[in-house]
Amino acid sequence: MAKTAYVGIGSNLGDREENLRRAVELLSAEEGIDVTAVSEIRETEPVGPVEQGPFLNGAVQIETDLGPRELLERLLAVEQRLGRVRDERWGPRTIDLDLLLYGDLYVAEPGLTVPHPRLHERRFALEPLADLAPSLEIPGKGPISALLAELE
Ligand code: GSY
Repeated sequence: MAKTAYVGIGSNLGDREENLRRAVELLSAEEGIDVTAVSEIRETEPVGPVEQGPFLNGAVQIETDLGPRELLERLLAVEQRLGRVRDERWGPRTIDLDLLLYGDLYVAEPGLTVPHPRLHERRFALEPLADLAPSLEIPGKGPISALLAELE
């Protein structure tokens, strides 16, 4: 049975808007992935240890027949097609696709942690998710509205 999953999208290099638009287009074109909603896109200040330009961030709701590992691999392939180079861990990027949630599943495997381990503390990920599903519960962390309120 298809699962509902959420993917965080971000860009702070090149034509950021176009990068996000292309990412959604490429995700929609993937077999086994049905894009069902796209959040508002917000400009956000960079979070993390590296000084860099502002991001555009959003989130995408999908229905998918793929398992979480296969889905992650598709996300990485879309990043590569859009010219993502993984050189600096927290550095600037043309495109970033983060698997935020996969149904109510927990996964903790090398290279794959779901829910995303920093989702609950990142306003740039929670706000777009709340656009798509305001009454969502983040497994193990609680209602998205409470998590956002704690970040105020
Ligand atoms: O994993 C997300 C990449 N990233 C971001 C981001 O997408 N948005 C903002 N505002 N800061 C970030 N820092 C990192 S790393």
